[in-house]
Amino acid sequence: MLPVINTEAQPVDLLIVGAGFGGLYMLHRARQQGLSALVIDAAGGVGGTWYHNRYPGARVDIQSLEYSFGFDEALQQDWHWTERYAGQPELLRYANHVADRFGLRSGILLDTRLTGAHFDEATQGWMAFTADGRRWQARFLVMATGPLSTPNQPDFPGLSDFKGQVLHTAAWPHQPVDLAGLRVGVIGTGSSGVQTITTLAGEVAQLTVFQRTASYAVPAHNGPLDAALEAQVKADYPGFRERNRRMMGGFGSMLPPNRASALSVTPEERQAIFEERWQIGGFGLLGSFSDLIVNPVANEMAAEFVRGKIRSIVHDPATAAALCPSHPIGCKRLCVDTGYYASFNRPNVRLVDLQAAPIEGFTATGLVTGGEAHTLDALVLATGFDAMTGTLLRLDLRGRGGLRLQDKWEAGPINYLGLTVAGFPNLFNISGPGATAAFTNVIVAIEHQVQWIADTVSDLAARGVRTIEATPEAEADWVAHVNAVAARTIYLNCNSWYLGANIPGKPRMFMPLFGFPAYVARCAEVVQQGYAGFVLG
Ligand code: N01
Repeated sequence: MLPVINTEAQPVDLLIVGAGFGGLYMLHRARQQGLSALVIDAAGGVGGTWYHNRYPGARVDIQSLEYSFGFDEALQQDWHWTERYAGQPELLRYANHVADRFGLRSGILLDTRLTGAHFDEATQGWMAFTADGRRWQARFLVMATGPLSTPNQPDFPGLSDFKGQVLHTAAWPHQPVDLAGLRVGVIGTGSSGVQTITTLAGEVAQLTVFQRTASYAVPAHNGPLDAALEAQVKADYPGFRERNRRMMGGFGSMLPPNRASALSVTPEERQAIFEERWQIGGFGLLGSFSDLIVNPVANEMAAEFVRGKIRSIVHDPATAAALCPSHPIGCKRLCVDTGYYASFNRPNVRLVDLQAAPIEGFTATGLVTGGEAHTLDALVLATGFDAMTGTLLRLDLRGRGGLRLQDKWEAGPINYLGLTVAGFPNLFNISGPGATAAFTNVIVAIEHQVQWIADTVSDLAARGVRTIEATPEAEADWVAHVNAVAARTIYLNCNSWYLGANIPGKPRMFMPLFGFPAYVARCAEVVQQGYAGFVLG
């Protein structure tokens, strides 16, 4: 039986929503600083993303030596990853290990769904409500709900007519799902789809992939973790973490240094450098030249390199052509794969190009595209997430004067520093819009934001300050800054979830900030300037 830590009479300093990596570390850090804190999560276990995303082949796309907590030397020395890129079960074990190792479970209430939270002028704090009818009072509300936590369930007319099994990658059942020997369809070819397709291709009788937009995928070259590399990193893990924190995305310090411009070398040199990165594997391809994400000409060279790989891997020219993306590479998040394109050489795998043959409807036994009926036993929706805002906007969050977040964000998720929202005092958002999480090794991004929040809360308490609230002016400047950074890149040139473009009717606003080190510097500067852009009450 968990102790009920909080009552209306005994407010906690921090009510943290979400028991993923953000919520776990927020709880630990708050306790280390002598703050009282409680985590609530609707899920039945800790781990957030890695609790819910149990689809076949779910695996991290940043090397595990990097995608792991660096705040505790003993933790990073003791933990051993078995693979270069850990799979979902191992990542979930890691989250549980962190919860146990730091004694966090006594501060976590699972199966407890937040329905809303209102800022209370009388107490200058938050009153939160959970689905079980309980109320929770807190000085600060920390939303660690994750940027990719509300699955996107497109409104496919007639889907309910289909009598086979329908699964969503982001809400995969906890019981084993046996698709062996079945005819399976997958809609969606982003990171989740690419991993699901690659894994199912070798298991099911027939796999039909319904692709609306082709994806760029680079090889992970996954395998058992190299013991020599592990020893080398562990010999100076703090130094390794520090070098990664200075990288644009908070990872990748092991890669060869970037070259300045893809246009400054001969075609042969360029090809050799792309090839070197392809052989190393992972996101590093995009960092081979510093101008790939800012110069469309340089970007097209990298894009064409990958298209060349697709054409060399996929035997059927028509399938290869349909698998070649036309948008700039990196504009939608790059996929890191373990044999995705080669899956289409298997006789049991077929690609259906929804651009040429759109979905026309569903029947009891499958779906129809471009006049052709596809008979299926099961359908997997790998259709992604209502990213960054979906979870927050499904809650009844109300700031000063009853201001609803839905109204505040009607035209898009305006915010300050990716951490706060004007009109919502003492509310902090981890990995939210306006922050760098989407472009960063998310654990590195989480560690930075958690430390900033905990330090700020402690600092305000020491100063006798009760509330911190962004000003509308600071918020407007910040949103303009995030968009100005994006405008210098190729990120506005496709329909990505970064822009909210994957959800019909969602306001189109570029949400994540690119450039982790500059973001860290700005957050520190704000504090040094006496919390510039905030009103302290
Ligand atoms: O979602 P996505 P995801 N009809 O939005 C298609 C992280 N992640 O879950 O591109 C037909 O990328 C949609 O088509 P289109 C990572 O940050 C990480 O795959 O909109 N198709 C697209 O192909 C990633 O970026 C890992 O035209 C429809 C797909 O569904 C983020 O999560 C693993 C459709 C959705 O792709 C999201 O990835 C998994 C419709 N109505 C996820 N609606 C790793 O660490 C959508 N689609 C490896």
